[in-house]
Amino acid sequence: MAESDSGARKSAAYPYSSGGWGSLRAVAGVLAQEKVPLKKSSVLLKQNKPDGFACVSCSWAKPADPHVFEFCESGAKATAWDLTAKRMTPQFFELHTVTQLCAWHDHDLEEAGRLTAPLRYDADTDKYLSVSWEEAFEEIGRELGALDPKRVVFYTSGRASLETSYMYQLFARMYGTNNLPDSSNMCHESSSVGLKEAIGAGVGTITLDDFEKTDLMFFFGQNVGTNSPRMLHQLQDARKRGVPIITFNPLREPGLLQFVNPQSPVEMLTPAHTVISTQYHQVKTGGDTAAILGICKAVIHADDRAIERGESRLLDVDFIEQHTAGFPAFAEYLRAVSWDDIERVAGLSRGDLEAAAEEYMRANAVIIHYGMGLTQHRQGVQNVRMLCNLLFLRGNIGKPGAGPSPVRGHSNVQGQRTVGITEKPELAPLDKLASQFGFDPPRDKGMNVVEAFEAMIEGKVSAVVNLGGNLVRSVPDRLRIEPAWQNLTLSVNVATKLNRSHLIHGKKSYILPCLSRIEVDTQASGAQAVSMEDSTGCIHGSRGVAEPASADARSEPFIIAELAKHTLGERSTIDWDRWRNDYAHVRDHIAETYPETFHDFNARMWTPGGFPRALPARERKWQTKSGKAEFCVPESIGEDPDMPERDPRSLRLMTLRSDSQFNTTIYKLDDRFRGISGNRMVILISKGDMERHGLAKGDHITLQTIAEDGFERRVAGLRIEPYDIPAGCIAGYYPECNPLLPLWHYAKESKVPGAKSIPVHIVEVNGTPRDR
Ligand SMILES: Nc1nc2c(c(=O)[nH]1)N[C@H]1C(S)=C(S)[C@@H](COP(=O)(O)OP(=O)(O)OC[C@H]3O[C@@H](n4cnc5c(=O)[nH]c(N)nc54)[C@H](O)[C@@H]3O)O[C@H]1N2
Ligand SMILES: Nc1nc2c(c(=O)[nH]1)N[C@H]1C(S)=C(S)[C@@H](COP(=O)(O)OP(=O)(O)OC[C@H]3O[C@@H](n4cnc5c(=O)[nH]c(N)nc54)[C@H](O)[C@@H]3O)O[C@H]1N2
Ligand SMILES: [Mo]
Repeated sequence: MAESDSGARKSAAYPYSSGGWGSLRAVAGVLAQEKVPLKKSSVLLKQNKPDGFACVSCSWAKPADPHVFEFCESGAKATAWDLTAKRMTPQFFELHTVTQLCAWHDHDLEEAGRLTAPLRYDADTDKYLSVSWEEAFEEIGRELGALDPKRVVFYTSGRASLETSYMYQLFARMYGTNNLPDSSNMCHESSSVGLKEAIGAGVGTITLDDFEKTDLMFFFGQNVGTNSPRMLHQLQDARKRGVPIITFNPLREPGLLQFVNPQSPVEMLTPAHTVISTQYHQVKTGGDTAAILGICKAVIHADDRAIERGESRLLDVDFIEQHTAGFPAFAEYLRAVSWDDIERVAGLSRGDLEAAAEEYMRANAVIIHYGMGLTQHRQGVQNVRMLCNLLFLRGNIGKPGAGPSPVRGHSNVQGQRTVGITEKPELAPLDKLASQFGFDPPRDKGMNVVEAFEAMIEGKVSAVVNLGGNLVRSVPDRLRIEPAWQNLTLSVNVATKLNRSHLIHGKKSYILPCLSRIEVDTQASGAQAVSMEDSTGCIHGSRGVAEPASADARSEPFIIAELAKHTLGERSTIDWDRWRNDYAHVRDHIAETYPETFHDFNARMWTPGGFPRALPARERKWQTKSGKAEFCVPESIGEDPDMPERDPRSLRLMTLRSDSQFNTTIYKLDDRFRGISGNRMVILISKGDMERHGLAKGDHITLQTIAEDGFERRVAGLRIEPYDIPAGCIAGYYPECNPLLPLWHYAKESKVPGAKSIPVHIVEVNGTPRDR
């Protein structure tokens, strides 16, 4: 399993490495596809620069001294997608009924261009027709005013700025609800819950500096080349220092194997590339708890031996004594758990896990990066707790070069929580908001994404306000939730582009076109800037540079201020106009609510590299129940309770992203890294499983979810692609496979849907039913 350990090595050019010419070609392709004029493509030079805009793609950190091209293939595509010369004007909507548009492919809906003017659904003609902003705000305000706030849901996709998000949560709470679900409910909520329990803060503790001080990095279930490619810069620098990287991932992901840096002329001109992963362990899907326990068991075993022999200890005994709770029980568990069980569930040998443990014990400072491969499981929270256990054994937190690194998705998803987007009242500073703004915030728990859709199916939700997002595509059980969504009294969509959730609309429905943050945002007081928090907890300013897509689009803060004004009227003490005219006032209020992190916000927002949020765990201060970092004894070794392990026909489906998509936004039907083109309806499966199931490359299958709740969940027309993936595990694309994911198949503590572990059967091959 181990790769060559040398930092850079020469070999035949590998067609699917991350970065390199392939990626430049891919960027040029998207710029051309979107007809982005050359002048506009120079906008890319301002991407992730201290005086420019924060990329609208992923949330990876923005360095203080950026590269000339501080963007990646994904970010450039996301930028081109927003800068597109194509427009969806009211005239377009006059020509097409909603029923007609429903027949369009999701890709084509967004590809048709930017929304230019506010629209209201007209039932008589079945069309979205132009409406004035004033009329739209008045009508929505009146509609919301007539509804029970507890039946209204305010969703946020993770892109909106800190300013917008702070205004949005205040609006919802003044209106009377904590129903503030966000994209993190389907994403890193397992981290928010698990890290909070373990270290007293629901976020990672590392910053970019730590990359320079680390001795070893792990990657669990995160696909850096596709989903956070700018991070490859730091990884490559670390590899050049000889820092090993150990990856746990069921798929052999080309983007985790090797990297070609488009900014290094030498690497671009010669077929040299850097090996990313020095050990690559193809853990079985859902086998991470077992794998991590195996590493921990090997460490404890080595430490027990060191005690016997009077050698120096392998555990950080001082850290464990001073800073942690629960170690004895965890150590007992490790001594008792059997290697057979670990090997069976992880799908890895004892030798593999001991090899990882050896490397771990040699390193003084270790970072663990992880992503959806860990969080989107029934055991997602437990997986995160196990990572913390592993770090605690050798004091790998709160010291340079060490700590947990949940690699976040959307560009401001972490920041939104920091400024109050949460359905959990205990996570929002409600007393502070009450005194600051003179109102009585609701104290009851609101609904997260899964709960909102459970309630919607039961007819208990009347309206949804969507600040971005495409929920009918991104949530589980699409076929069950679409009819419920259509029964809504009202759906309001603040969006840049048309998507399926606007077409499967409520009885009354509005589309409110907003500026992208790449664009210049001018308000009464002049040009505005906004801010975000990146994955490493650093907060940055962002200023748009491109010309707005339409003179009739409005900024998100503007739209939220107007919605709040028209809905709340006299009930609100906030001077929304003042906030809308100058976002610096919003920042002053954020600073007042959260002084530890945001003091002098307006002055500090342009700090190169961002300013760090307040984070006690970085200083080894633990805001947990016990006041210590908490070890956790696992409830089980990690089996998915919904997975019929002993049924030889069952397969475990993970749903993934390609480099040509951003979540539900599909740029192209290709997956350059995995070597798939022109089709996303594919299933990656091992050759052994193909044989076992009598399948050939190119066969088309129908998958059905294994569940006994009376619903038949099927997806047909999936093409078989042989791939290097463990037996019993298969992979398909998100969102195409979402009809297979049951709404109740989620991590119990965080309610993150188990999108990486859906139990399925093959029920048809090339149109012929299979016996089951
Ligand atoms: N280009 C691009 N960039 C994006 C996005 C995008 O759609 N496109 N989306 C953004 C968002 S919102 C997010 S949350 C992030 C997501 O970024 P990631 O966290 O990387 O998420 P995924 O692409 O879903 O895939 C996760 C990886 O986990 C592996 N995996 C699956 N199951 C398991 C398992 O049981 N164990 C282990 N160890 N690994 C497993 C898969 O093989 C895959 O490599 O990316 C963000 N960046
Ligand atoms: N099966 C499966 N399901 C999953 C996942 C998975 O891995 N597998 N991943 C989950 C994850 S990690 C996430 S984060 C969710 C994402 O779920 P969502 O938040 O619902 O989806 P997105 O695709 O990010 O939202 C895209 C839409 O946002 C709008 N938009 C884009 N930019 C802007 C902007 O600047 N402002 C506004 N107001 N709107 C904008 C556009 O109209 C676009 O169509 O999906 C989840 N669902
Ligand atoms: Mo995400």
